[in-house]
Amino acid sequence: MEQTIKEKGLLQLINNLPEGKIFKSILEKIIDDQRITDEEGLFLFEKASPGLSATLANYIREKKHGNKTYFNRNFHIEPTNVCVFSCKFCSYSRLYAHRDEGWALTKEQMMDIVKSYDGKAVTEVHIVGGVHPKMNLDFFCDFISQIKQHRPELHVKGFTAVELDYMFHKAKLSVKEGMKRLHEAGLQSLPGGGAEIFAPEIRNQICEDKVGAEGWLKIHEEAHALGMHTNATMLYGHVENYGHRIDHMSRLRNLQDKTHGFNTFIPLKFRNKNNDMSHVSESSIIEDMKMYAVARIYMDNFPHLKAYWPMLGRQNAQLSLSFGVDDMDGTIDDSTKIYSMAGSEEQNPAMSTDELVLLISQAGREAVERDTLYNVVKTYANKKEATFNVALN
Ligand code: V47
Ligand code: SF4
Repeated sequence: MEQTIKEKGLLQLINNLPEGKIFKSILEKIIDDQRITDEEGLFLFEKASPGLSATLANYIREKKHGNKTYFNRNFHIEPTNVCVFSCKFCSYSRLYAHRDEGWALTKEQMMDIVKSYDGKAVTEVHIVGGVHPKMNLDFFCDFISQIKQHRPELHVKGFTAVELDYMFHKAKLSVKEGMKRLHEAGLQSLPGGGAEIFAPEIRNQICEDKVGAEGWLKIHEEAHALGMHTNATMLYGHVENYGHRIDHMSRLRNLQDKTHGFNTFIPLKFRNKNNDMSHVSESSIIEDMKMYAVARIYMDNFPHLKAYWPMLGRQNAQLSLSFGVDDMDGTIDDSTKIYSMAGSEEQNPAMSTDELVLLISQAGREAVERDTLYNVVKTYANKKEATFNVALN
């Protein structure tokens, strides 16, 4: 394929680097839309400078999406923070034995939250919480049906594979049967949570008692078979190494080759407040940006890469738009507690559409409001007032 001036410039730049040969072969693959290998992914984690990783990731991001940066209008419902599991990194859950310290909402209380958005232009409700032994498949099927009866056009995205695995086991149903019931009740997409790190040697250290890699992947595969779209996350920056990250992304990339059902990959930065892993330091901002860049380069078959701003902080999320990220998640409306309890600087996460558009415009990108499936709801002209000295709080 004929190379553009930009591509020739990049190759020239790379030729002058020590170890330029490997970088050159990676770049040639990127230009030819070929996939990089696990070894090359590892090499990027270990050797690429932040500047070079940004340049390569950006090239791919702009080839896929130009300047577009997506966000949506959404709110979360967290049905409970009572949980039968005991993930060491979790700052949010309360064991069932200590359930008086937690919350568990009734269907009526959750419907009141849904109704509080009547007349507001939200397109998605995101439902994720702990794993409460008394909230079963029937409970959630009924709740989802009520949402769809009340507001049919609201997209229901809900439940991590961990919550689903527990629900299906309790109901004595196969993954296929359980997923079909939820889908028929109105569940349309799955969020990407519960994936953490797939490699058993790390999973056994940080979340040994919940569903493993095979179970997580099977649940997403069955959802894809029903025509549902799902996301995938990776909890990084704790006790894993780069090899574990590549292994995790490789398993996701392989499933995506088979099903094409994933929309978005979401690296989640480990936050260390108020949990059993508080002695583990948090990753640096440079490490966070490299994580996004390598993910964008390695996950060639994932359409989107998301920076979840309530966890990363809005300023860092803005920076990530130069490291391969094309999606910012949503307005959130202060409806999630998972990250504030784990020490995120976003203690009451909520951004208006104007704030999100400003944040995206300041990064030199074009803000696009999307629905859950990335259909365009509205595009925004680059904000003229988006000068670099407008504070983002
Ligand atoms: O699986 C829990 C993570 C996830 C901590 O699909 C932590 O659009 C960092 O699934 N530090 C649940 N992370 C959240 C989730 C999600 C969030 C946003 C968007 C989407 C989506 C999905 O939260 C868990 C776990 O990996 N988590 N504790 C912590 N201390
Ligand atoms: Fe429970 Fe999820 Fe927290 Fe693990 S991360 S303890 S499954 S709420």
